Amino acid sequence: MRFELTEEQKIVQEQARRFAENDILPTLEEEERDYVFNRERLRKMGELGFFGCAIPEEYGGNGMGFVESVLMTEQIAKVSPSWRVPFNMQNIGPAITVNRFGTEDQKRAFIPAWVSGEKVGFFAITEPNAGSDVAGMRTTAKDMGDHWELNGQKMWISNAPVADVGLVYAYTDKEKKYKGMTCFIVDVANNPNIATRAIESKLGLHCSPTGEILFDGAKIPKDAVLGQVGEGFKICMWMLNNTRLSCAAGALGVSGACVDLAVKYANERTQFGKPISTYQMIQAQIAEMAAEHEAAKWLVYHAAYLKDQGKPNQLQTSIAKYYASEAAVRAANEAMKIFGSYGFSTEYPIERFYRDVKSYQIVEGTSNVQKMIIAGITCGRQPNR
Ligand code: GRA
Repeated sequence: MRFELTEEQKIVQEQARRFAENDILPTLEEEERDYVFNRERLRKMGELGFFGCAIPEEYGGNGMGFVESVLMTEQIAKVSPSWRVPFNMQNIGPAITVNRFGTEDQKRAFIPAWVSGEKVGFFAITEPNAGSDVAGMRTTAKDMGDHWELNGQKMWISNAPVADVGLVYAYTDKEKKYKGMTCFIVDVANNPNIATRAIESKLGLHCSPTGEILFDGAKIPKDAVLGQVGEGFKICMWMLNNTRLSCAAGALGVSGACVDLAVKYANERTQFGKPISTYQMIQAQIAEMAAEHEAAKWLVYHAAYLKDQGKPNQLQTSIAKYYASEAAVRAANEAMKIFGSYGFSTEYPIERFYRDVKSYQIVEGTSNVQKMIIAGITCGRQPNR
């Protein structure tokens, strides 16, 4: 058993930390205020190799692994939870899924452009009436002989308003229930029958664009199918098991940020003649935040380690996602209390973390969905995959 990062992993972690502090933080507040998605920054992150951790070199990645990916994700989210999302969309989501299920032609055509940040990726599962219940989706893809025709509406899709190409899940045979779902690689930027609409009224994550995608008889080439027809649900579950880990790493970054900010403030802020960190009630808050952050850290790193070892990690991923998200929400809540009125002020980053952190209890499967998966595997009803 080893609980230490390698020298290379420490370098990668430090590189991500420096990038977040020097390249994202200085303009973050304005970008958050104005819902700005900085595409140049996305390209720069691609050039620096940030999106290639889980991708082999032949497709533009660096093949380092999931541990490196979560280390970088954590450091980015520690500064900006909004900028955690591109890690999921460029590196983990569509790219590794095409790498796992795609043909050689599909891998060459799509993966390098996602990893370099040239094409903005996305994956579209959720619909207005199908969030937790993936199999309840209504979007359909009809076989028209020489092409597929997509009809339906996707909702709450990360990157939708700025998307180029990504994965769309749709029913090719509704009768077969989840066995009739198929995954397609779809170029949404160049299709006259695909429209996107931005959602710019969100509690947080303002620099991470979210929106709807509408398919109105959109023609999709025959070779856009990823994997086999009818394999979509399985591909989707496989993909989510990986993207959830990215989300868990983001939550870990936020709880770390809240611990650091609260400790610094509690040591500096004086009340009744002493720093507030000398009072036991503040100490109890900080102790709980620090303990939960530490526990979340090892859950996230361990789930990533198992993935790199090629071992089943669905149970460990869902536990990490559930625990890290809930711990991060509690950390932001406690940090806000420690900061008092200054926490309530938009001049300090606490209120931004407090807003952004709520997303972790929702995206990539709600905390309740994670509990369903954890209980399903723990009670022996599902294998750990
Ligand atoms: O036993 P069987 O032959 O009937 O097969 C079942 C099961 O064994 C069947 O599918 C099989 N299966 C799998 N097969 C391969 C289940 N999991 C896997 C797997 N991993 N690999 C049906 O399974 P089921 O459990 O009966 O399905 P269900 O009850 O319909 O749904 C399960 C579940 C609730 C877990 C699923 O629907 C789910 O994961 N829901 C949550 C959806 C979610 O996470 N959405 C996230 C949206 S994307 C997003 O948030 C992007 C945010 C971007 C960002 O910020 O990162």
